[in-house]
Order: sequence, then C-alpha cells, then structure tokens
Amino acid sequence: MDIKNTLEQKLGKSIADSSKQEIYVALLNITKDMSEEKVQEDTGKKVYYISAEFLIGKLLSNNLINLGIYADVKKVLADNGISLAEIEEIEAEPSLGNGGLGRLAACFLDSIASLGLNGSGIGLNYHLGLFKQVFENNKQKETANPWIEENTFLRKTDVSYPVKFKDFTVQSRMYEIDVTGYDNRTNKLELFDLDTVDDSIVGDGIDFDKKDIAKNLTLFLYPDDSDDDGRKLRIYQQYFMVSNGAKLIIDECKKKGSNLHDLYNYAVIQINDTHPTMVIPELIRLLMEEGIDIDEAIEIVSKTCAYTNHTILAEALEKWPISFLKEVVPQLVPIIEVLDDKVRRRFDDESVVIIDKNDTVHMAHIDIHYGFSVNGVAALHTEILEKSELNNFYKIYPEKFNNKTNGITFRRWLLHCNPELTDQLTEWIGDGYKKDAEELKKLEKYLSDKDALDTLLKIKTDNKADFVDYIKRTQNITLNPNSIFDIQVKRLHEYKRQQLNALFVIHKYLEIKKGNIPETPITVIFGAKAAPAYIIAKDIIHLILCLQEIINNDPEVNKYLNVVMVENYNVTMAERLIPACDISEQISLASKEASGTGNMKFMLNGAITLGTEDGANVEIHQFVGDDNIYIFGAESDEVIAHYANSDYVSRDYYEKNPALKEAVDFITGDAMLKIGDETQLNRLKNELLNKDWFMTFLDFDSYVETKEKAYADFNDREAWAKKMLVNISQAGFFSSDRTIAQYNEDIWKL
Ligand code: BZD
Repeated sequence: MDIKNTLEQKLGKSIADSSKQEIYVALLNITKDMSEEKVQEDTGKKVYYISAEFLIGKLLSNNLINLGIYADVKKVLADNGISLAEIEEIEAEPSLGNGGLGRLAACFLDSIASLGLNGSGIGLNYHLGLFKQVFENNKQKETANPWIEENTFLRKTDVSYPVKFKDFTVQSRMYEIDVTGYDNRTNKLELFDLDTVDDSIVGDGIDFDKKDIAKNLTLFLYPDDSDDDGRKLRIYQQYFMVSNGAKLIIDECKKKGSNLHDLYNYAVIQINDTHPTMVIPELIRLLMEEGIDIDEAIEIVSKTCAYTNHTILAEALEKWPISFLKEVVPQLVPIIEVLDDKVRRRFDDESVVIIDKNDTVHMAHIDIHYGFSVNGVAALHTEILEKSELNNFYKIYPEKFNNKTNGITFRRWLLHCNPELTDQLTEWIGDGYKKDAEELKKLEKYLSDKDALDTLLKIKTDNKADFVDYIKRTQNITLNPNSIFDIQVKRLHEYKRQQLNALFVIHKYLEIKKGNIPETPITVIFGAKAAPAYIIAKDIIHLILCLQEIINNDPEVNKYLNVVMVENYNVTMAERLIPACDISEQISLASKEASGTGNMKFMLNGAITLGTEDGANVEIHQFVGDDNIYIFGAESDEVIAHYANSDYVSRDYYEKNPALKEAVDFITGDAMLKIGDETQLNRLKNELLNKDWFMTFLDFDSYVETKEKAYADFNDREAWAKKMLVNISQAGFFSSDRTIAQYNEDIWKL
C-alpha cells in the first residue's frame, strides 16, 4: 500500500498543504477503513467480554501498529517535517475505566483479536468517562473530561433495544469501536448509550442531578456511590449494560442458527468482576420470554457464563439491598429469589446464600453458583480465594475454580510506548517475539555482552530525557534526567500504600538534612487519582503534594531529592512514564493486590521491581530470581494472621521506632502546617496512628532497608543493566496473548 498516496487522497490535497488536525482525521479514517476490511463473518462460538470498563487509551497509533503501517506513516510524515507524536497528541484519550480492571479488559480485547479469536467487548459509552484530575492548593479537584469529538473511532450503529426500568422504558443505541488485532482479524467493542443523555447538565466540577436517569445514564463512569442516589444510578447503568448485552447475544446466536436451548454452543460470556452480574438473571428472564421454562433457562445460562474475581477487599464486593433492585429492576427480583431458593435447598450454609438475612443481594454469589468457571487473576490471589475468601464456595465447587494470571498487550506496552527498545530487541533477536513473547528469552545470550548492556542503559537514558522534555512541556515540571527515577503510578488506595512511599520520602529528606547525601540523586514520581468520595486517599494526595512543595524548594535538599506527583495520571501518561522508569514501586500490603498489571509493564520496559510478595509480584519474583528484584515486607500468611488475631497495633511500631516516629510526626510538623490543610494532615496522621488498616508501619523498616539497597545497587551500572536485561528477557509470560490463550483453552473453548 502506498501510504503517501492513500493519505493525500483522503486529504484531497498534499500533506504539505494540510494542517495537523486534517492529517489526524485522515489517518483516523484510513485506519477505520482498513480495520473494517478485516472484519470476519461471525461463525461458530464467540466470547463476549462484558465489562463496565474498557480503559482503551488512545487508539490511532496502536491501530497503525496492528495494521502494519506505523513505520510507513511515520516516515511519510517525517518526510514532510511532521512528527507522528504531534499527530497522536490531537486524539483525546477515552477514559472509560478507573484502573487495572478496565485496562485489563482493553489488553484482552487486543489479544483476542490478535490471536484470531471471535469475540466482542460489551460495555457502556460514558460521555465523560473518568474525571480529569487537576491540582489546586495541593489538593485534587475533579473536572469533567469529554472525549467524544466530531471525528472519532466510535461508529453509530442501527442496533437499538428498549430497556425497561420500573417506572419508564428507554431506547438504547449501540456504538462500536473496531478492535483490530496485530496482523489479524478485527473484532468489535460494543458500547451502549442513550440518545437522550445530556452533557450540559454537568455543572461545576463533576456535579449533576443523579435522579434524572434519561439525561444522566451514561454520562459518567461510576458516579460517586457514597450516597443512595449514586448507588441506584449504578444499578441503572449495570442493568442497562447487561440487558442490551443479553439481547445482542441472543440476536447474534439466533442468526447463527441457535435455537437458544443450545446457547452455550454459540456464546460464552466472561463476566468482568461483579458489575455485569445481572446479566445472569436478565438472560434467564429473556430465555423465559422465548418460551423456555425457568429450570432449563437457569441451566443454559449457567453453562454460558464465567466469572472473574479481581479483589478480596470486602468493601469492593458488590452487595445491593433488594429494595434498590425492586425500585429499579423489579422484573429481576423474582428470578433472583428463585436463584436464592435453589441455593438454600441445596446448602445449609448462610455464608453462600444469595439474599442474606438483611435482604442484601450478594452479586458474587450469583456468579459463583450460576457460572461454570470462577477465576482469580494471579496465582497467589486464586490461592487466597480458594483457601480463605471463597473457601466455602471452593468446598462446594472445586472444579469451577481456576487461575488466569493477568497479562498486558506488548503492542501498546512495548512496541508503541518504547520504539527505541523495540528496535534494539529486534536487532538482537529478530522480531519473532512480537508474536511469541516467549522468544524474549533469547536475550539471555547478551547477559555478558558489555556493549549490549551499555546500549540498554543508553536507551533508558534516552527515554528519561524524553520524559523530562514531555513533563516540562505539558506540566511545567523540571526533572533531573541523571537522577534515579523511582516511580509509583496506580490508583490511590490505602492498600496500595502510597503513604508508605511518602513516609520514606520524609525519612530520606530528614536524612539529607542531617548530611547523609545519596550517591546518585533521586526523583520519586507519583501518579494517582483518588475516588472523589475517598477522604483518606485525598489526604494522602495532599500529603504528597505538600512534600513536593517543601522538598523541591529546599536548596539544601533539592539537588539530591525531588518529589513529583504528575497531574491526571492516565494511559497516555503511563505510556510516557513506564519506559523512563528505573525502580517500579509495587508495595501493596501482601494479600491485598489481586495481581497488578503495572508491575508487568515496568518489567517489560527494563525497570526493576521493588515490591512485596503480593499478586503477580510473586510470579515476577519466580521468573527473575532473587538477584533481579527487591522484595521486602511481611508475606500474605503473616498479614492474614494479623487480621485473624486482630493483633496489629500501629502505635506500638511508632513508639518503638524513632525513625518512623520522626517521619510520622513530620506530617503535622511546622513545615507542613505552614503550607498544608491542618484538618487533612491531622486526620491522616490519626488514621495511621490509631488504625492503619493496611499495616503501613509493619513494613516500614524493611521497606527503607530494601530501597536503600536498590539505590546503592543502581550505582554499579553494569550489574544494574544485567538486572534490566533479565527482567525484559523473562517478561514473555506476562503477555496477555498467553493469558487469553489460557482463557480459551480452559474456559471459552472457541
Ligand atoms: O484489577 C484491579 C486489581 O486491584 C488489580 O490487582 C488487578 O491487576 C486488576 C486486573 O485484574 N481491580 C480494579 O482495578 N478494580 C476497579 O477498578 C474497580 C472499579 C469499580 C469497582 C470496584 C473495583
């Protein structure tokens, strides 16, 4: 294909005479045309990955890569003095997810298409997606983040269904986005929406009338659920998603010849966490409308649905008061009652019921009883589900439980975000690794090659320089490219323990003040959004931003230590940060992080993990060995025992540990109170001293010691480069192509 010709034909003029906006639109339309040509006929069994979130990120470059025209487009533009990076910046990022769960769904869609499997994503077309984060007075403020523009990857379809709620019926509209695989077929992400949704009802920040469902249904990704109206809106959203999804699935299966009694031969539905759980009673209801009796309908649906669990945090497991369901979707209530009744007849165990004695519906219990597969997302996570969190279910259905360790698409998280490393790897081992990630192991032969190790260090240095330019240009932040880039980016949550990292920063600051100067300067980088109603998470952001102000303005210290929290951390920012990272912070309290996927992205890009034995860190540790990862802290058994015995008392650690005490006291010391919010800082300190539910203090000493070791090791550049190379060479297992092949082999059987 002659790219220059095709592009100029679309433009209707020469590239030289076109604006960047025009070039962006032309490229968008070219990729849409080319993707469409790779759509295949829907035959045989198909997987429907149903999820409230698809954090797909910008699409243009990834599509160009997957269509095999990235290099050509880049060259043609460069010949005209235009960088593809500038064109990429025009695209708005669709932020249709919160974090790991939504990003995983996006990686999975890429791998399903890239492996040539027949599958669709089913979700919602949130107009404003996740809020945009801005910092004001060292605090997070949320603002609306519109992403749907006149020229967009979204295509309007003529698929539309009536969706009935208790008091009214709405008429849906399906939009779709092409998911074009790497050198393979094109699948679809189907996003349902409502024509009546009205973006103009959003006032200041992200406030809107939560009761006006016709206008607000798909306005935002998960509205604030700290009040009942927010929680009910979430039920409206979830039912809207699953009702549309179920109708689409039935229609597509009928078209392929299903008589619905054999639905499971045509469709498998992967339920991504409990947000789409109502698809089970809704499908049963729809099959009954088609004349199938309830017992058979339940059996058919149970053979069609599979459930993925992403958390053991009790507060994240969805439970709805049955009164809410009666108010929103009364048609599901009798079905859920039958599902509960069947469970009660079989098992005399209150812990596995669906509707408990407080009239609360446990969504995960529906999935486990009425799905044929239950999987965790990393080996340790699945083990904890089986042995403790879901043990009562595991005893009933051992055959349903299985592990599928998460993965990431190497197209976005290597080929696209780190072209310099990609080209070098290709020069060393050929490009077979792009389709078979296990081939990265071939890099092992360069472990003693001094030139190769130097090259690897140079690539890292270049990526750091690129990030320094980018963050200066976009956020006016100045960084030292010769410092260690120590990075923690992920949602702000107490269990992920950004506060532990912040306490280290305080400790390091005080050490430098005492004259203990680090051999290499250090830059600690954070990126994190806090849920708008999560008070302590916002206090932690406030702490970090105040530290940033104090430390970066202290002339005694700022030559050696800097702290930066980037604004509005999102997929685009991750693509810039990850290739530039030296030390990857994965410091959750052991047992709490189901898997983590950022850890995999950092590893693949040559960062060394500093982490606890949690989630997929455990498997990364096994692959790279003790010398190529920094592991610290209590292990999950110890943590689980502390919870069981209620014997963790954070104040004891504070009283006995002068370094920790000094750091904690700094939170409300004079320097902080001079610039910070007294209420927030006091609240945070009290929380740590009197509760510290995620045991920050337990791991403080071991964290400090291990991090100091990593900083010291960084100075032996050749030894460090070896660690980098080992990490890259062992990353193959964490390709989502592997994960999806396993889902297909064990669960979907397409
Ligand atoms: O899912 C995350 C887990 O915390 C990670 O450990 C894991 O790697 C990923 C993918 O499996 N879970 C989430 O991201 N969860 C949410 O974002 C979420 C959103 C809404 C409601 C509850 C949880």
